[in-house]
Amino acid sequence: MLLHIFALRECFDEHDYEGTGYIDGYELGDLLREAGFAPNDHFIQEKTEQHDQGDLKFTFEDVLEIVNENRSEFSMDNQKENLRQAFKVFDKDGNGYIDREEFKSQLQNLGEEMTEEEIDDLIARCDLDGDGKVHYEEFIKMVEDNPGAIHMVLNEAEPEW
Ligand SMILES: [Ca+2]
Ligand SMILES: [Ca+2]
Repeated sequence: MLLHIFALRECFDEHDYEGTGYIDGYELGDLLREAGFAPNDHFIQEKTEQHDQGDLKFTFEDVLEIVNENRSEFSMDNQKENLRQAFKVFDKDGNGYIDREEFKSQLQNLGEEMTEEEIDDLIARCDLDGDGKVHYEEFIKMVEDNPGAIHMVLNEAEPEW
């Protein structure tokens, strides 16, 4: 958790490059994701609305408070569980790995328009042992290395959070 706070501070300062002491509401989601958290759009919208006092500015303390209040959701265990759910969504036939067809159809479900080459490329990047399939560990690794991917797969797997 402490490491996350450091990451959060760093990302906050990057967003607040002018040193004003606050970020704009629309930056909250990106900030949390860059700091290694995995909130979905619904969560961000809720927090933004709760926080809205007209100006929609978040100080670092505001962001920290949101993180602290949602410790359980932000914990790695919970994130792992969410990722496990997401993996299940991709692994449609439940045989423990994602093959090319499953990858392709799920990306289409998520509204990701990708060419055949892009899909091949994505699989190649995930497929660390080169057997042409994406196993759970490979999936986790891919998602952890790509904050944007966490966001994408978790939004689908955990619509209510
Ligand atoms: Ca499968
Ligand atoms: Ca593999």
